[in-house]
Amino acid sequence: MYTASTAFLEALWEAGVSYVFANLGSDHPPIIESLAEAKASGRTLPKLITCPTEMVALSAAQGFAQASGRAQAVIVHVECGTQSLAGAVHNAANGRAPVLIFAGMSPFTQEGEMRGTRNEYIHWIQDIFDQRGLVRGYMRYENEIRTGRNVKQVVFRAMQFANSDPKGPVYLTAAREVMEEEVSPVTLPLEEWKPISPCAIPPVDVAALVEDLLNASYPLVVTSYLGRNTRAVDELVRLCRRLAIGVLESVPKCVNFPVDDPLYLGNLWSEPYQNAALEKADLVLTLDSDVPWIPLYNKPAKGAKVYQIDVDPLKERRPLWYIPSQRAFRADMAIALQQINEYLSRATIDERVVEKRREHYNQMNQARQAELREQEQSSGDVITPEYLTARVRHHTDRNTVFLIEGVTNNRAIFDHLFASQPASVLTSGGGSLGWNGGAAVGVKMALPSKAVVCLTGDGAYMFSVPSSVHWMSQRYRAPFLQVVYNNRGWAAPRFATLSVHPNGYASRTEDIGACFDPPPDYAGIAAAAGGAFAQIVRHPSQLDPALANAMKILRTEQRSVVLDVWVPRA
Ligand SMILES: Cc1ncc(C[n+]2csc(CCOP(=O)(O)OP(=O)(O)O)c2C)c(N)n1
Ligand SMILES: [Mg+2]
Repeated sequence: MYTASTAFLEALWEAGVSYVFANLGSDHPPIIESLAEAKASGRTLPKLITCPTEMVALSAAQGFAQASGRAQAVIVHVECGTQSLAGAVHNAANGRAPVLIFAGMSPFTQEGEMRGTRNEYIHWIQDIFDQRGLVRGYMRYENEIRTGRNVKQVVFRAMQFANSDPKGPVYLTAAREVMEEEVSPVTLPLEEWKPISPCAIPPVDVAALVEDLLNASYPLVVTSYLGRNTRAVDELVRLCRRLAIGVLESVPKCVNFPVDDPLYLGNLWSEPYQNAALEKADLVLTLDSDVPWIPLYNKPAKGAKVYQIDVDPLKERRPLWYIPSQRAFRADMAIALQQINEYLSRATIDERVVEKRREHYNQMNQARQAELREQEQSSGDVITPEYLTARVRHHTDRNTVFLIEGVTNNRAIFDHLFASQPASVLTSGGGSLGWNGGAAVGVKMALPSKAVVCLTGDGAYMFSVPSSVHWMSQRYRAPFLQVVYNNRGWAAPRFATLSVHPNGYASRTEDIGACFDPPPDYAGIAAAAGGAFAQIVRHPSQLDPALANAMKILRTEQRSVVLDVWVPRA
């Protein structure tokens, strides 16, 4: 028997999908039947990974794609399963992570007209007018599979969107009758369905840009996610070192530039003050950044030239978005920087200008380094986020991938982790908390030889549905370490309130409704759900032994570890 479902799963396999992260329902009998038939007949199809929660399924698929560059699939149950994907939809979209999501639809016949017709009460309840509308605003592409005869074409087209810049999630639906349809197998030449080729800067504009770079006094790069394209990092290093251009990160999403380079100037979040390097710059290159600065507090000096190069320069899905810029280019950063470097290799460079810049940026870099060293010293009986991160750094090696969801501690984490290796840091790419747990499972599945370490807020840990995550971690042998920065609650809403009402009533209120004190036994949840090794760490003297033991367990046992580390209260 060869049905539309078999063709669908075969198309996924042919398009490079190894895993289907699934949360099943009454819309999936044809798919379950196809998978069982494939097992019996020796047909190769993607492996089904059981996900107790949809949000975790999509986060795992996102993590897998982030770690490997390969889009995987997620299968969920009609409109309710789609809604349960929750904020993971926002994260995959904002993180520009390729993933194919499939949801069934209620059967469209009710009297036995076709196989798959309605036969359960729920089929009347789950029929809604615009199921795809639930996620339309986030998808690169969405469509309904209407017949088994062209399932492969629709899947390949969806994957083409998911994998073409700007990448992102795609959503397909199909009713049960359609997925039950018996069809003839179709073979499509996959090489005719490749992602579209990446963009470059028009050659004439490269010349003008390089001229401006040579003539500027203090050119500066601001970037957030250039390093997702790991080849772009080497090109950026080449350019910046040749011309002594400083590099500032704004809400970094990954490793964009080696943080131990003397031209590295740190990272911006929402601090309410002007950054000195940005203020002094007379030419700013914003390269792959969604929010290069917060203009209320912090922006380039008046008259500074701004060039924007981005995989998605228009930010096409944002109603309000603009940064005034001289020129803006849609381009792949590795290609764009390669073009600039190539042009530069034939240009005449005034070395005195370059030396002056280098001195300027080296001084800023050294001042920052001294400050960071000071911050990460142990301070008596408390474990500060800075100290904790420095100890994590000490206990991990180059074979580690860090997943960071530290919220108000993100700055401390990025500053003190000192990660310089491209692709060694991943983030959700969005702002819907709870990505790190599911993503860790996906990352470990994609990169089994790596140590996977999550640095998470206590709130973000709970948002990630640790009961589902740790069951999956054990079931699919995808162990990782989660370090919980436990400040007994949500610091972010307090910070947000104080930034708008610095002297209001709330500023004098102890508990604004964002406090978990006493907190749940975070590590114990993971132990109960998936046999994780669980430990609470409250005193600095416990920290080094706990981290050493955690890394040993990761190396020697197929077992996750959760360290619930108490940092000062939010
Ligand atoms: C799904 C989701 N719900 C709510 C929020 C709003 N929110 C932003 S930060 C935050 C608190 C996070 O707490 P935690 O992880 O402990 O970090 P902390 O603020 O303590 O540093 C909340 C609730 C969000 N970003 N995402
Ligand atoms: Mg917290």
